Amino acid sequence: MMPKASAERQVVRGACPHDCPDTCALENHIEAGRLVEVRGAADHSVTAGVLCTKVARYPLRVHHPERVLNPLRRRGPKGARIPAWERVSWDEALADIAARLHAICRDHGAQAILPYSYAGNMGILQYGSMDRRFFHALGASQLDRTICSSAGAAGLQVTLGSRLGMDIEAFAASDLIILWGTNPVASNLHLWSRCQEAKKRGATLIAIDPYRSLSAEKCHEWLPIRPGTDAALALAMMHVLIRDDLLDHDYIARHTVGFEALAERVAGWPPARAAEICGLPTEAIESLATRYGRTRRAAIRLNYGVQRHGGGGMAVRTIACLPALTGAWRSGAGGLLLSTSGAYPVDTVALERPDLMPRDAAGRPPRIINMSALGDALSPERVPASALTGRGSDTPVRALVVYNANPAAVAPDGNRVLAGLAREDLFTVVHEHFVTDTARYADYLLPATMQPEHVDIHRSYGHYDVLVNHRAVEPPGECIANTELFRRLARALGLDHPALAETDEALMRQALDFSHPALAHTSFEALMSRGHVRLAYPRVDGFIAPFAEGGFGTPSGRCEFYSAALAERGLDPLPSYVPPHEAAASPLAARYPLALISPPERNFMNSTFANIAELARPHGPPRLKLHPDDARARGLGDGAAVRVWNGRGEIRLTLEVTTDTRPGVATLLWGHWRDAPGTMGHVNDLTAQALTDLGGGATFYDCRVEVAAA
Ligand SMILES: Nc1nc2c(c(=O)[nH]1)N[C@H]1C(S)=C(S)[C@@H](COP(=O)(O)OP(=O)(O)OC[C@H]3O[C@@H](n4cnc5c(=O)[nH]c(N)nc54)[C@H](O)[C@@H]3O)O[C@H]1N2
Ligand SMILES: Nc1nc2c(c(=O)[nH]1)N[C@H]1C(S)=C(S)[C@@H](COP(=O)(O)OP(=O)(O)OC[C@H]3O[C@@H](n4cnc5c(=O)[nH]c(N)nc54)[C@H](O)[C@@H]3O)O[C@H]1N2
Ligand code: SF4
Ligand SMILES: [Mo]
Repeated sequence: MMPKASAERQVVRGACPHDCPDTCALENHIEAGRLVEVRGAADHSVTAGVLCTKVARYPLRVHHPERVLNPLRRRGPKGARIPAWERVSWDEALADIAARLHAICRDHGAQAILPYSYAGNMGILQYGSMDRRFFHALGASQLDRTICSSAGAAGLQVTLGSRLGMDIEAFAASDLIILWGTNPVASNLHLWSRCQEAKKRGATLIAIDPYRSLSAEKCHEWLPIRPGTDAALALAMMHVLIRDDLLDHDYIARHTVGFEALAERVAGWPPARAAEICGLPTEAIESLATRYGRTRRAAIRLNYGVQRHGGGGMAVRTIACLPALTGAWRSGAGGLLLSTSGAYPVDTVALERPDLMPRDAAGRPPRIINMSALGDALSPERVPASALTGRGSDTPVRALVVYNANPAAVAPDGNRVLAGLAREDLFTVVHEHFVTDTARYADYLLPATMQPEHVDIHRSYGHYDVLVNHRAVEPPGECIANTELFRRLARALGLDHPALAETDEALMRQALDFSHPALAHTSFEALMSRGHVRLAYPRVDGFIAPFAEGGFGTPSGRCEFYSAALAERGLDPLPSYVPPHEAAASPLAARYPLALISPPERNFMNSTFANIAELARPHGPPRLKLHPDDARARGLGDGAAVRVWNGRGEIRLTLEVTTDTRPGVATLLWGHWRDAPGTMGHVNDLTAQALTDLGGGATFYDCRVEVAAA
């Protein structure tokens, strides 16, 4: 904890819990036991004293008048716009929930219970520790958490063998920065500030994005690529690099496998071929590749926009080959960054205790349900094979326990999700801060603590630091942390394994392996008192540079242009282009000619913050953005009331005609709740449950629609 700032004001160290690559170090300012201000820590180099608009105004969220402060039982119909609740005591709520879950276990088996959680809170404890232990001990279905990053993670695993990448600080020293499917002004502010430093030094910034995002408009060049075609672009870039010998032969010889096979593959990808697929000029591809090949300190900030398509895993695997061809990894200020989450020696076995899971006669643990197919998983008759990861029982889900997530607003194929949530025979428990779109369907809505009110340890997926979140204030009302909820539920259900009673302090000590080389230079105590520590990884010029000397985590220990592991699984062992499920060339495109993408709004964090009026107001109501050519072809003008539909759903809202979105692409910024002003329906009523080629990920941006006047 930090010293008292003054007699009245105390400053307590925290960490931002939101699903953001920046994982900022916070200073919570407390007066008379109340959070009055949140500042970015100045002594944490990544945060550098700066926060985004959302968290800089965090007291608005913590003290929001609509915050849920007590356990509530639903009284009216499920999904009512204004739900009716009855306040109950924790004891009563726990006893009733335990009785309901117990009856489901007895009548249908514990696999009929499904936990549904994601990254509303990214703390190692609050994201996944006591909750996993509880559901494991119960024998509930497991959840495959695929909604965000699993395709990209699988793609990186193939080529690099781990989720490691460039140091965020190194971007400031890069000479060429390619923002590939990412909008850091909105979603990665502290990387953007490094990009701006580089720009001031004379670096070139290029954005590859179907939409002229807040970041793309500040780059030197914007390449408005057709959604889901990035792999084709990368293959053509590799064609040029090899054709023109813009290669680091020494790096290739020492640290890669499969160069000959790669060269043969990309020989078939002249820029003209990619130009046709990507909807970009051939010269733009030539020039991008040449500049990339001629710049030693060339950085690619790859992000998740690229992998939310049917071929998303292969796209990441393909793009991740680029820096090994040119040897960009050698310099700290070159290489690629998608995620650093693989850097942390988190002891998940100790935290989650998979050993507590029961096994069936064949020795198999409970089935695994893919969260990106929640709509199908909630079918009343059976869980279809398409919603399962691997094989398992098809018995219907009869209880859903939601925490750290808002599936009614974030899961694809929203009409199917809502139909499932509305089932009278589904018992739903939601642990939340607010009456979200999902909470409206809850049988029990339970009050959760926010970041200043509980403890945690944080890793990051955008930098290499570990952070501590100390508790700064008493929880308001009857709010409890996720860890405490699952301790209480375990007790109520009579689950008496000692692992289910461990305190948060005990869990904190188990979270990280301090004997791992990345942490051996420090200790738990040092972390607690300093508030943050940087992991130890190889450095070049002061920046963490994980692959400067090779050291890839693949089976061969090299960057794998050729992957024997993919070949063994019967998949293409070489980088390739896998078209989107709903590609421009598919028969579906005749009926639904527009590709719809729905990246997040700047002032929201997924669907979090969308209910804070001060943050929502600047965005205004959601608007569908269409290129003037596409609007004209449909006789639509700016401000028209339109309907947007496909085979999955229909929504109504206002049109904005703008050259910020490329022809053939409709853009609808996302994060708004279902009852956003001026709209009927929600963008996720249009998105599909289809999964990615690798990693079983969600395909939010692989979605065709048609638009007409409402
Ligand atoms: N303010 C804010 N910050 C956030 C979030 C938020 O909701 N709000 N969400 C957080 C989360 S959960 C995540 S996963 C990260 C995501 O971080 P990013 O992946 O950086 O996400 P976005 O900012 O949406 O940027 C994705 C960009 O990809 C573009 N795009 C869409 N399809 C394609 C395509 O096929 N190819 C290419 N090249 N580009 C494409 C979109 O137009 C968008 O501009 O951000 C995190 N940070
Ligand atoms: N159309 C479209 N859909 C998308 C995306 C997109 O770009 N377009 N992006 C996708 C991506 S990248 C992601 S990651 C997912 C995000 O999906 P989610 O992880 O579901 O994210 P949020 O919508 O922020 O919901 C998190 C909820 O957790 C609650 N919460 C926060 N902290 C705690 C806590 O400590 N305890 C409990 N019990 N609750 C807490 C918050 O109040 C919030 O309601 O959405 C996906 N959906
Ligand atoms: S949301 Fe991101 S930028 Fe904002 S405070 Fe949290 S970690 Fe920092
Ligand atoms: Mo995400």
